[in-house]
Amino acid sequence: MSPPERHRFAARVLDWGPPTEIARELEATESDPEGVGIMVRKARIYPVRVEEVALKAAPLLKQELLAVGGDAAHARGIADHSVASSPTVLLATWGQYQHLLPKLRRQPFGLRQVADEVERALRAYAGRGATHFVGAHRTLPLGARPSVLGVVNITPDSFSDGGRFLEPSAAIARAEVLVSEGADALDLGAESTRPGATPVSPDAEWRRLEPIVGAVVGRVMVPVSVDTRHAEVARRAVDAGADVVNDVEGLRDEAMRAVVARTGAGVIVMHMRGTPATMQQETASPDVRRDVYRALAALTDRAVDAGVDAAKIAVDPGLGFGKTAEQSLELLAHVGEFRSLGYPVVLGASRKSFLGWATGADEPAARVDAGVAAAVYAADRGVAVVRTHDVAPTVQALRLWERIETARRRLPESREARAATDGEL
Ligand code: HH2
Repeated sequence: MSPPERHRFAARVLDWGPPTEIARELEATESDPEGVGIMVRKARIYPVRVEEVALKAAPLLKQELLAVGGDAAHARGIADHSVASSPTVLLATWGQYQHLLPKLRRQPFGLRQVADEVERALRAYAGRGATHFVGAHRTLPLGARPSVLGVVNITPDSFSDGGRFLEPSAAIARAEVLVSEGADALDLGAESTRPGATPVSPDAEWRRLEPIVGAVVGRVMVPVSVDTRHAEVARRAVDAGADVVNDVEGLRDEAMRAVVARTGAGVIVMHMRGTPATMQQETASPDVRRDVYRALAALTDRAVDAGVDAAKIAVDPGLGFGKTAEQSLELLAHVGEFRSLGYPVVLGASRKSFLGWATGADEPAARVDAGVAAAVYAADRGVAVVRTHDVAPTVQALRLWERIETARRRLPESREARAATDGEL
């Protein structure tokens, strides 16, 4: 059937994702393979934000970007010298960055460091990312879909399931159920960190965990993390066989940094403002993404300086921890940005109150579907691990996502196009 006149050329915006898919779409025009290799690098703009570019540096940066065919946005006050510095958003394709970065490295006023940081962020964001999250004893392979970290709360007062698994036999049985439902790792927690929760002493926390860590490690094959803010609890848990320390205080404590470095545990560095007792009074922030990003950069740098192996670090923006519901939603919306830090990203949205705020589901147990939707969204943004109370529905949803993503990541035919998508830039 001949096409109708209005649609003679069937103009269609291509909804493409990863560079592999871009390359295959270009190949499908039967374009010259070498041309496909060149065009892949032109097919997407990577916007990169840098903070506090000095007054003298900002115009130079914009000029260099314009010279390679990109652009840069900065404060109007740069032109009339009414500001001392400005955040700047760089706009360029990967091909344009390849021309830009060597030029920037020859410029003064901090632009060499801008170039280094931009390149590092781009490679971390657009690269394939870590293939494994290595723990003290066991390793979590990071595959085509996010790994699912199943939550076992051995607490009387957790916000969604407090008291259900306080008995060791119930907690151990819960761990086994979650693994049978497809959990790729388990997170054992013995202190609630919900807003305003009563703090638990390290001794009391360990009394809850002790009968469970060894038993769970002995019964399941998957890596086990322990959700604790206390260095002594972390040390004992890793000695008892736990693989990862999940620290909601992001290794702020020097003793915790030392334990993680010494035991060789994997670590989830999570962002929280204040403590669980105070965090909801500390939510003011004009730019939550910038603040959380900078804080995680500082926390991870400090951990590496203290001897923690960078290959064993994952980061987590900490939804709900010292954030308003709007801020948690904003962090979820832009969670992919955190990949620029160069560590696998962990995200815990499961049953949290911002999901209730967004959907009207008042009870935590009524937020399962919203949590699954958040996990799928996070998968699409390149999150490596999702932490959830609801393993079975999350695994099912992510299996579908994985099938879709695998199709998008099928390699292009030609050697030239494959080379262009290598490193995923
Ligand atoms: N959320 C909670 C606890 N620990 N750890 C990480 N890395 N990320 C999170 O988002 C996160 C976390 C809160 O959930 P839950 O453990 O179910 O609640 P409670 O702290 O009340 O036990």
